[in-house]
Amino acid sequence: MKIAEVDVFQHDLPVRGPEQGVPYRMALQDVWHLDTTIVRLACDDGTIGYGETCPLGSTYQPEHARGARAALAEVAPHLIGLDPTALGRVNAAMDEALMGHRYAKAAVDVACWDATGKIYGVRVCDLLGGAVRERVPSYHGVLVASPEDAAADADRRQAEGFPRIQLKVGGRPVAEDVAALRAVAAILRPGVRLSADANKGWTTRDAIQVSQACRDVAMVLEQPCQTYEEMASLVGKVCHPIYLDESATGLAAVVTSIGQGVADGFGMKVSRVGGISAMRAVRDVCAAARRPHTVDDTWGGDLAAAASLHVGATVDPANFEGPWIAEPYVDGHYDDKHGIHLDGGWIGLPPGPGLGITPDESQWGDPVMSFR
Ligand code: 0XW
Ligand code: MG
Repeated sequence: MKIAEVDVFQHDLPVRGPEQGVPYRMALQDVWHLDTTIVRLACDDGTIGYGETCPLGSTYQPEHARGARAALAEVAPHLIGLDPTALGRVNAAMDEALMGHRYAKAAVDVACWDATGKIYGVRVCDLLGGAVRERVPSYHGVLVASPEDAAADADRRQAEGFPRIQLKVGGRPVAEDVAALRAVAAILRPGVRLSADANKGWTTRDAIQVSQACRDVAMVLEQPCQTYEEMASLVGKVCHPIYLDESATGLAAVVTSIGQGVADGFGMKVSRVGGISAMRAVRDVCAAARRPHTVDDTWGGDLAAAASLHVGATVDPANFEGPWIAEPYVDGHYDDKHGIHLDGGWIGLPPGPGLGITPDESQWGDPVMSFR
């Protein structure tokens, strides 16, 4: 089995906000339009594997859409002739061709997992040790908003069935964050968990002030500050567990933050750590250290969502904080029949082998790069 062709597609994902003319608002950025990259591996036996990477703009993390495609141009020629099921060798070949750029390499890694599942006739989750359940709980991100609007959105989403609420905070006076957190906490239903996600937007002063002001609110502080060092300095000064997200840049960062007693949990992105192969290792380290975590991605369509979902379905429910998917903000699906969609705050696994997604490639136009 060999990779015979690599095609790279570019696809625009205009953000379809909850209401017209409303961006995806976080502490440090308003997101109106995203640019995703899809990798298609064609094997010599006709098997096709797909992967996707969709940076959340150019300032959420040190990654951007055109950078992903530039990185793929570096590694793709070295994939031709490799066995897609030999994932260690594929990742080694990419690292030998290009240092770093995990977010780009992730699309190749995911495409290899997709192809491998199709070759063996099993789902990716089954290759990862098996799904512990066929439907997994997601979570809803309430965007930066007034206390009234935040509470109304959180209430509506809990009524839909979401078992976890992430409230976006930051980028404004901390008093407004405190008011919004208190408004959401006041309508939180029994058993529903709350994360205050500042997306790097708070200083250590802000994080300490908000945590102290909300000491009676059961929540976690997700990526409160910009740097790992800032968040490490919060230990012992805040009243809430600290979850790393943007700073959890790879397996080593996860291990270090656990070992140093900084991370109580994680918001994880499959592409940020390099794909499903790396996310599997993070899953297992978090299981051993009993650190709850999400399995998300920054954004993307059905392929990015499916990669998160397949890993998420294998996570012990006691350690799982959900796969967030961008579906509510994306027009349509790559696969109208088995596309990944939210159903009452939960997500069901698609039935097919590999990722279970059979995309309509015509949506993406012609490849922007092809390698044979
Ligand atoms: C909520 N997300 C998973 C979606 C956006 O990519 C941001 C991210 C987060 O938790 O920071
Ligand atoms: Mg986050």
